[in-house]
Amino acid sequence: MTFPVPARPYPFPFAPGRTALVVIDMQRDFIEKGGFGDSLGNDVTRLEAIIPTTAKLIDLFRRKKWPVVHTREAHLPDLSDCPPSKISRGDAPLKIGEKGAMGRLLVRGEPGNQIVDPLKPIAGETVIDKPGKGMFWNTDIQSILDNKGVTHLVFAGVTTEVCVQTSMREANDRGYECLLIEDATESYFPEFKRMAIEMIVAQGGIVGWATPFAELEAAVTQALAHA
Ligand code: C5J
Repeated sequence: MTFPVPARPYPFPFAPGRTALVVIDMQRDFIEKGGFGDSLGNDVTRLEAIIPTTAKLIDLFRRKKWPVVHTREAHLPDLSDCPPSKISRGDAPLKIGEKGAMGRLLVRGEPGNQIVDPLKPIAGETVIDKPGKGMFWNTDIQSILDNKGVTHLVFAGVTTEVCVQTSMREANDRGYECLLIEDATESYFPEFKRMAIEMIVAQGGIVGWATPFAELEAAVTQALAHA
């Protein structure tokens, strides 16, 4: 059974029980001062604005007992899963693995690598440490989703045009139906967010669908009022 969620480019067929929420990289390293995003010279305050909407989205999935997956961009402490090209890229004062204000940048277990407090995973939710921008490369996510019978994915998180879009493209290529929640994703560059969403929904939804959280919430409420 599916029900329609108003979305671009046309209503998204939401499949209750077969849909997981994927919250990409809402970690301190990207959202707070002193982390990786800040070290690259970005205005990180833009990203914290989506925390309240993302929290409501997570709450909706928790109330319905639908699966929630959190990802973190995270490397092993010895950086053996981080290509040298990724470490050396750019002219930032601090590189991946070096010590910043919240510990070593983008390294598993460091304070900066943790998901921000208001969106902390709870027991039973999946947390994936991914060494790449996409969530499938070098992770167990495919088998985890297969075991849960997931065929549809709702996406949130940061940044829209980097890890969110890469993960959504990877998922789309693997046959998942993908919906991006527009006001639960953000970029350091507003025009990149806008264009990433346009790229996703163009050509009849070549990568997937996009809609604001209120549309999803209203459609769920209407379709499953008594569930
Ligand atoms: C970036 C991400 N922007 N989570 N990572 O490097 O989008």
